[in-house]
Amino acid sequence: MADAALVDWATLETDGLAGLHAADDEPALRAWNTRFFGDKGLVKAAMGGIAKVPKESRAAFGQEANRVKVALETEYAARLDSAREAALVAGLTADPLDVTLPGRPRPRGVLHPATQILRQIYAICADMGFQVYRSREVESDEFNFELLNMPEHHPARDMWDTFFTETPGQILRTHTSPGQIHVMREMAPNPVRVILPGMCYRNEAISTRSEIQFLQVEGLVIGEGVTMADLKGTLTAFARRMFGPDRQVRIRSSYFPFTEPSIEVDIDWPKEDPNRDRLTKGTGWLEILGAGMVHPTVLRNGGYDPDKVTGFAFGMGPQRMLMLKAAIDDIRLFWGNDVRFLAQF
Ligand code: FA5
Repeated sequence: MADAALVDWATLETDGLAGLHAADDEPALRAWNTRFFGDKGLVKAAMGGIAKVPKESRAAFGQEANRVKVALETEYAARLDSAREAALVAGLTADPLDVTLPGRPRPRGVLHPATQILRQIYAICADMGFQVYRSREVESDEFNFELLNMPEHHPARDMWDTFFTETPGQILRTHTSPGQIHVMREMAPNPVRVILPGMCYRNEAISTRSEIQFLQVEGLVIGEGVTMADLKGTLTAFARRMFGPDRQVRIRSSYFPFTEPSIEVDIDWPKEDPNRDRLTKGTGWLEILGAGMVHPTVLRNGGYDPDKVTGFAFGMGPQRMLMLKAAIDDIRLFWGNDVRFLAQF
């Protein structure tokens, strides 16, 4: 095929097909394609021969040219497909993969039980018109104690065994109550209805009911004419939604320096649970929160006039609540990171 213009189409076709059948992998086929269909390829050169064809034969020349081009292109595409498939099969044979084996199931993750109970609390509180407010975990002594009516050396500070930081006056908050002051100072003199969730830290003995790091959700409501009856109503409605109508709620009088009067709320532990005595110290009740009417001094520290507004506050333990709901007998399971425990929720 020195002079392609002189080659007739039938010879080009025979040569082309022979070349295609000799090429047995993709690179060889691509090289063939360049040789026949490239810019300087044989097909193009053969088409150039049309100038030398007598006018009356040109239509027949064109038809023959098209037939051969289509035949070669079709065969090229088919050979390319089978070369690719052969390469794939060769690869799989070299590195066998049993596609009939069942796949390995990927376990589906779940939200941590602490996150789940927090979300339930948010949902119930949102229905009652509370907004969620975030507050810091490293607090000043001033916010954690002083502004909550516990000046230095106040004996009530002993209720919260404190972790100190290396910076004087900076501590890990022992409860979410300092958030009350942050909210008040931001909101005064407007009414408030918020919850403040977050982690708290206490340097105390770890037991089945107490951790050194645990969650609390603080609640704070301030406005004109807010009363103890509103507090009791709110907490009872909350407990009914959280634990169901069959659980009993017990309200006891208590003491916190930042509320007056102060109460604590207990829920009865299911009678059929054999761990009941151990977990409730024989009482049958588990404390889930502390609460009360915001002390006038605290209202004043927050920027409110206690002669004009009143308020109530509560601080609850979400983990203790989930312990009750799901009969979990050891609070240490929460941060123990045992997937067998976590996956049950
Ligand atoms: C307080 O911390 C008060 N700040 C609560 C409060 C807020 C009272 C607003 C009045 C007004 P107490 O120490 O009782 O109170 O803790 C409140 C709740 O947090 C407890 O009922 C309990 O559910 C949970 N809690 C307390 N300590 C731990 C702990 N070590 N581990 C797990 N949960 C705890």
